[in-house]
Amino acid sequence: MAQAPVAIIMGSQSDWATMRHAAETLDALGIAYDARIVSAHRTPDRLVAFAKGAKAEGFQVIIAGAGGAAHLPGMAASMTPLPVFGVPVESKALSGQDSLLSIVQMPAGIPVGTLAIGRAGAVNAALLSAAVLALQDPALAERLDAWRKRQSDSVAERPSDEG
Ligand code: RP5
Repeated sequence: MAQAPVAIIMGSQSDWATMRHAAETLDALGIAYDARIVSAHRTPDRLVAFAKGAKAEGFQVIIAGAGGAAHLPGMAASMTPLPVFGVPVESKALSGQDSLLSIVQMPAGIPVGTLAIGRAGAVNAALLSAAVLALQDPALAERLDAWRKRQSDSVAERPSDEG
């Protein structure tokens, strides 16, 4: 089986409710992925092994979701040359603002492309990953164009009382 180009990692099983939206978007675009639980706090050795080996494993992009003190995307980015897109998971205590600031405020030198809190961020992380991969994959570029056209076509001209 061909190596999946996208790794979706998340800090906890509880993040899957958010991160599955990235997975579903990749499914819709025909992009293979491998989803794994990798916690910066609870499984630091797993994080090091994953991040240091991700490029050699054949991944091209990493989507990393975490909540609260969300070190996962930044720590992963520090150990891989691959692009890392961070998804702040909505936390109970601070509605994901803690997650957002933990992920977005990287000091200069190690970038994490940070998306919106929650589902929107997960979907957009998948779409950004698709855009990166499409640079080298014309068939995927066509699927991405078609996905965006379907989205445009689905927007009604006028609001409806039904919707
Ligand atoms: C973070 O802590 C995870 O990314 C998750 O968003 C948050 C809460 O984890 P659980 O206590 O639900 O496992 O590490």
